Amino acid sequence: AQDCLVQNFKVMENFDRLRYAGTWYAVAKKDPMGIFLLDNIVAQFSVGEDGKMTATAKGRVFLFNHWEVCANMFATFEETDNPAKLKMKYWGAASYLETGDDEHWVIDTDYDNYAIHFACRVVDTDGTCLDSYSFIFSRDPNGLQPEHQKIVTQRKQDICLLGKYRRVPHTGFCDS
Ligand code: DAO
Repeated sequence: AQDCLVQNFKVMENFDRLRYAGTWYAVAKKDPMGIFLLDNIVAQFSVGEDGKMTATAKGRVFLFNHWEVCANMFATFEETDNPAKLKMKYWGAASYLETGDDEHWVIDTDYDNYAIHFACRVVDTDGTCLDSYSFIFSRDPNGLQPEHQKIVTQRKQDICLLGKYRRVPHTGFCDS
């Protein structure tokens, strides 16, 4: 049986930042409370000469509930004792965009096709997650192959978020 305790969630073993680097298209997302990134979400991860991972990300957002813009975001990552559990600081290219401090857990990835990201913002008193978000990333903006989708569905279940995702369209809104 599943306890849904965040501390028991399995993450990617021997996570390799270098192989994770490059472009990932969010093809599905489980939103946190106070959703920020809506769609056209593309993240680009890099590893510096110092070995530290950084990222830039783009996505369509609504500002003040009606002003639709493409957000350019930046993130830096700090390691923890588990290589797949990173701490992420993020901010926007423009001052009116969101800033924050989140977890960045890589639940599973084959590096070449799919990745399952997870961040719990608030752990409930019983150890389950009260406010989380999660990206399903694909190397291909058109989505995942059925054999990878199968693995992703299993992982969504493993982190107790099956059925909580929405599809993330890529319409070219943030291209150019
Ligand atoms: O979209 O509702 C939300 C929460 C996401 C906030 C983080 C966005 C900026 C950093 C993206 C880096 C790659 C995951």
